[in-house]
Amino acid sequence: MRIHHSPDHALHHGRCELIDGQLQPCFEKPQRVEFILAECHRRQLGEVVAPRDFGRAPLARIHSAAYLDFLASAWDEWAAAGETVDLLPYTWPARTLRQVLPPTSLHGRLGYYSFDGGAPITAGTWSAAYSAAQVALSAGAEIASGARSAFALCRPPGHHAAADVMGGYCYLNNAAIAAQAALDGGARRVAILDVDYHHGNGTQDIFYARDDVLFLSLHGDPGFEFPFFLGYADETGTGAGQGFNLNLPLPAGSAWDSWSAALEVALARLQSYAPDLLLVSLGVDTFKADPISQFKLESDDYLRLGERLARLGLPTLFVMEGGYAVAEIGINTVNVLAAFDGA
Ligand code: Q9C
Ligand code: ZN
Repeated sequence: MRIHHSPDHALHHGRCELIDGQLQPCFEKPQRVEFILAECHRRQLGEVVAPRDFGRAPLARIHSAAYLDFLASAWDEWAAAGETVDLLPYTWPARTLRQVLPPTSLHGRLGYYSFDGGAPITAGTWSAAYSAAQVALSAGAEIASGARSAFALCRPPGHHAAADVMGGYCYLNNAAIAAQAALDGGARRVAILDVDYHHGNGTQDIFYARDDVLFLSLHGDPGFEFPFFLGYADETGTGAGQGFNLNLPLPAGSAWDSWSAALEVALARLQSYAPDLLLVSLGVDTFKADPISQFKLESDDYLRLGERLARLGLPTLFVMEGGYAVAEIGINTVNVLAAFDGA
């Protein structure tokens, strides 16, 4: 399958994230994509193609104009004030505070448009996030023109980003943007299967009241894992979207046996939905050696995942999400894609 990729991802290189009581070097780093690309070449997965530029309109189908303006201009405001270190939020409008929103100050807006201290804004963040969204749109366009599958090698990732909230290393929800573009292009139903280790809270929230996008997610139980405040099994959708959201939270230590059993539950629902397009939010932070995660998948398990997804016989768009065991991120990712191609 073809690999949609933009070198602009590297313009986003955050210095630190707030994690476990400390500012630590960002786990979400440019090297991730370099390792995936290298493995794509080594295994001859397919041609690497640059994204087309679909402009800002398809992003605005998912994200608010004010949020996009904020992301596009925050760094320049910060730099104009003479600052050079990354912008990181540190105050949020939590329950007991006044909701005078959105505030005018930069740090006020930073807190308003985010939910954690894990998504730094750097000089190149907007350009990189914009390019990742274009990569997802380009890969989606390839499928719309008849390809069986395509790989959007997006970075930064997207599934934690909601309509006007960034966090969890995510700014623009690449998968949601591509799903909406597919619907706007004539698809009637899109299923998003999120296999990243973390719950895709942004994607869930964006489509929670809708029945034209089915969201299915396997993830570390938010009872113990980030993002803590969404991703529970009783979140099933609302209004017209009732029944079109399926969360399958799993305990720490989950390995292929229990993980794949949950996958079968998700796939049964997916098949009854009969989507025109399957979009896979592909995170490989379920890997046993992932530095921030608690699942125990082995590299060979990703081959089985790819084979299983191929058996659905649906046009399939793979959108890269997380995965932080950099040495194995290429092998694990390409295992899914190559096995899908080979099945
Ligand atoms: N103690 C994605 O995989 N913080 N984002 C983890 C662990 C945030 C992950 C803290 C993890 C975000 C796209
Ligand atoms: Zn993740």
